[in-house]
Amino acid sequence: MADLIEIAGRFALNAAPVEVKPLGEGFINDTFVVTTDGPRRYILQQKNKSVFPDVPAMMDNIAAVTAHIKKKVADPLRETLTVIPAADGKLYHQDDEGEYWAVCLFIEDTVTYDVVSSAEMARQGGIGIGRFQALLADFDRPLAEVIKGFHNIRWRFTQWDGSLKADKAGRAASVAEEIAFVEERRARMLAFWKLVEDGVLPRRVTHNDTKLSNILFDKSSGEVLCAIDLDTVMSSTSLNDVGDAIRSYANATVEDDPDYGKVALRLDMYEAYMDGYLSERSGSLTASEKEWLAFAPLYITYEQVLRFLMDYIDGDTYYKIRYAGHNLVRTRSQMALLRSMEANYGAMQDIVRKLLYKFE
Ligand code: GN1
Ligand code: MG
Repeated sequence: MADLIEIAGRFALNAAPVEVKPLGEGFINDTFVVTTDGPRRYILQQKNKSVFPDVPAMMDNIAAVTAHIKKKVADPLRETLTVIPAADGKLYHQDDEGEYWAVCLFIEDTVTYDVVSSAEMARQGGIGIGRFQALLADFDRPLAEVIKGFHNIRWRFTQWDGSLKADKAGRAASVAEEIAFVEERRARMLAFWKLVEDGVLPRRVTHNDTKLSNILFDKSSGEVLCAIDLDTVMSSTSLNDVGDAIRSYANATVEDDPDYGKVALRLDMYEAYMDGYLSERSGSLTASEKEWLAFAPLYITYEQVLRFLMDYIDGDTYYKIRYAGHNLVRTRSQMALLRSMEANYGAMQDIVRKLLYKFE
């Protein structure tokens, strides 16, 4: 294990690091909290270089986007991440083993959640992503594509077809039912992505990983503070940010609950989230975006089924797993969620229509 205090000391902290402790359970990066002998704490992350092939470009994206947001908000140190450069001025430190590290300020008096506990929390989450997109609506620098074809289902099918063919872990035959579930929906999902390819749905600056646990809430007021985990900020359809959020905000349970009977789309939480989001964004969305808004959660949940299942078939090489078969449990749990969304799609469309009318 790398000497974490030594690594933290490579960054331009305003006091000496004294303790480094693990934080949370990201699926991708390793995250730590750094305590110093001054008042400030910091977040230290080892960025996963097999997931992010160009960490310096990713850090450039994050620095540019947060600098843009800081110019517009009342409290720039709390309302977005603050990237702390290394002492040599770079936005990251590369250690002797070639691993990439990055630091940002720890935002105090905040809290994150995995499952929503009230409609107001869901509404606040919607406001958070709506505001994030609004703050970046006039951001006009090109952003690096940090992960190729991240929410592009056509590219995901290219990977998927390759994984099935290679069947590296010899697991494909054992998940025939799950594979069939993916295949049955292939054409419908490609048709949605084609709208992005054809420019019917515009590309905007998007967060691309908007699950509930990536949003900071203010501890005392309970109000949304900002979106964190900006690793995947890129240009895509803004609908995907809503879709990915609904996957967690409106799920009655966690995304990898092995008790599939507990998984369900909660329409009350869906409505609350959409109310918050549209209160910020309804005036800026195009007619096509409005038309397809209710479909986005189905698209992103489907993509997540495909990605979890593909990782299971590949032999668990992308997502960190806590136990054997974790990726298959994730797959089945998200399949249950997608089925529930499909059953509720008409109701979701009605809610969007009602809210668009409300904010007209
Ligand atoms: C990953 O980094 P984290 O844990 O917030 C993943 C998302 C998935 C999510 C599933 C870069 O998010 O796309 O939706 O897990 N991020 C990347 O929980 O692949
Ligand atoms: Mg992430």
